[in-house]
Amino acid sequence: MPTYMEKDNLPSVLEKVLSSVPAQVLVIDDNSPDGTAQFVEGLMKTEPRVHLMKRPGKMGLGTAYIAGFKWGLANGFDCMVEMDSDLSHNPADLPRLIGEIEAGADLVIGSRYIGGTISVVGWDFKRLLLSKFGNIYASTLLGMEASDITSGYRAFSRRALESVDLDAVHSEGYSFQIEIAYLIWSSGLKLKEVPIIFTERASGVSKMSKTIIREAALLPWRIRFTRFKARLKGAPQNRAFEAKRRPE
Ligand SMILES: Nc1nc2c(ncn2[C@@H]2O[C@H](COP(=O)(O)OP(=O)(O)O)[C@@H](O)[C@H]2O)c(=O)[nH]1
Ligand SMILES: [Mg+2]
Repeated sequence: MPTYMEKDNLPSVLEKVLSSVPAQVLVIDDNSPDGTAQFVEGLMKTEPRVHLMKRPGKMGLGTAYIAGFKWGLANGFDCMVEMDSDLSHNPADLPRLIGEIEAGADLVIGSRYIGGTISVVGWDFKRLLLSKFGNIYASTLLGMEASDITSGYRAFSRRALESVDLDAVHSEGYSFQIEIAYLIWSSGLKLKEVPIIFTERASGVSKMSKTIIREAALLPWRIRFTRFKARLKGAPQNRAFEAKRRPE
């Protein structure tokens, strides 16, 4: 669970997560000036299922997740979940996401847009349009037929994270969600989408910025360019891309 300035949300989200599933939680905090890490350190005195990774400064969501996944792999976890710490992702959905991993999926995406619906509470039209357009834009350019490849509520199998070269993931910000989904999907692993309802945060502020949007807008083109170069060199074609696989 990545955090930047989430002191007001973290007590509630941690309590709900810990009571929803028999899981351990790693909080990755980027030296939030509001004392988010200090709250976690206090909780850790009585709650052995909570762990903290402190980084020296705000380094982006993508790099926080990479650090978290490496920690999870090194500590022997079979399933890892990423979720926002601002209560936009409902901890009550955790058993469904994890259940799909137990049933054999490698990446389970909590989707806001399954079957043409929009399950988002509290966004204005501009933010909704950005998210919907971003999804259509990225999935069309990459040939993926997933409904929500920018969603940040997901479960991964150990196999999925082992199959990806985590050191080669470029994205610092939210484009990480697109990049890692593409890498897992294109290596032929099993993708599954489950419906979720996303509720905009009640406390604190979003860290979405123009730089983050720009990075995400360029990512599909960077992937296409890398793929094109590989094709010129005669590398075997990406079988998932060729087959236009859909998530179930
Ligand atoms: N560690 C870390 N967490 C971040 C960073 N940027 C965002 N987050 C966390 O990532 C989650 C999603 O961010 P948020 O700003 O709510 O994005 P939004 O929901 O798309 O508006 C929240 O839990 C944030 O605290 C960052 O640079 N570092
Ligand atoms: Mg948020």
